[in-house]
Amino acid sequence: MTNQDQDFGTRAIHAGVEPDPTTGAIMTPIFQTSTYVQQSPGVHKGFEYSRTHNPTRNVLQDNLASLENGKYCNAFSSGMAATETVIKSLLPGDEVIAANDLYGGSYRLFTKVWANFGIKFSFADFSTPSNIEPLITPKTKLVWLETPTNPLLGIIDIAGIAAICKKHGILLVVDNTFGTPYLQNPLDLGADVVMHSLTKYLAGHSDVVMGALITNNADLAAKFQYLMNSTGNNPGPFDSWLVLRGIKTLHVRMDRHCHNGGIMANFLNEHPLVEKVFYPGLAHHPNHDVAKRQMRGFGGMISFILKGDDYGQAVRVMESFKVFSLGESLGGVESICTHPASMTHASVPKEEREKTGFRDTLIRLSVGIEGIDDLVADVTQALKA
Ligand code: P1T
Repeated sequence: MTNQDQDFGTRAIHAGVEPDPTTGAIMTPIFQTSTYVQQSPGVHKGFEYSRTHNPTRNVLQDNLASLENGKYCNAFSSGMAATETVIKSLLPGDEVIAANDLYGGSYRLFTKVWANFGIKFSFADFSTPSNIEPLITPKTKLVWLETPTNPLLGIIDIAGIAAICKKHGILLVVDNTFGTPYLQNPLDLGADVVMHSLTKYLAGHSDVVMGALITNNADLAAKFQYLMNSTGNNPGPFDSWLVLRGIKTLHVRMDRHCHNGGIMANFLNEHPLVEKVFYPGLAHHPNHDVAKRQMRGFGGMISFILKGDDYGQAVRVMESFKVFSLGESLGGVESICTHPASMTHASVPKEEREKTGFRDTLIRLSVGIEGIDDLVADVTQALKA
């Protein structure tokens, strides 16, 4: 069932999902199988081998396509596997323009892995769409961005970038991990492909690593499926099932993430020890108007810098949290505090990080769905430290 007229919450729970025809089980079974019995060579029920297709994964893919208003979805073993599949569809000599504020693992994959295979990457500040134009050459095949960005919570005008890409015949890929399909739909704004780290808000419970690509372009979807089947970066059935289960509460969780995120951002913004808060919902955010236009809420990710910019002090604050856990990742029901410079973005050289205003003292919060008073009290006591 994928009725696009239905409410997001209805699709989150039902799109692609049917009761199991053999038993009536309401929950999609975990088809934990590597292969499928054939009646005669080539005569089968549509499944041959689980690297190629798996029924549990298929249901998840149909569900995700519906949530992103796309026709096709391919799921992968991680967000990075999804990302590298897009890059693998290019050829040596092709050029990619990427936003200069993005997940450190994406930067590493581009500059340290795929650059060795003759694909050229250049980076720009995408906060003003026209900034990408000087970098476009006849070899530019792809533009890559995420919005909100990781870790500076920058907002990029997807429709503005898409218009430039269309004019030059360049594909636009948007990593919608921080945004989620509940808060924004990049395909509706002109993007050709949406990428997700399903590990984060979509799975939502910090218990699985997975990724996905969603598109309306049949040729691209076929290419992604071909590359996945050829190179084997597919997800397992149990992981697919975990994400499918997580998505059933995405809309409810995101409402609470947005609510808690907004209160926390305002609290930090008024705190005497805090120098700067990065959150798209704050009126002083440089692209607050773009965020209001292209998003349905501002999410639960916040970064901030303390007054005095003292590294030791920032470390003491991060060590002092009691409800927030210190570590990598985001988007789970539990609150997490991350030190991007030493964790998620350690592979981005310090000089590159600092060009975007990303300092070693930056603290990133993934505000979970616990009681907001307890979260504010936790930040209050940690800042006192
Ligand atoms: O971890 P994986 O599922 O492979 O997804 C990679 C990825 C891609 N895009 C964005 C915007 C991401 O934030 C990530 C992973 N990020 C973290 C682990 C983190 O803590 O920022």
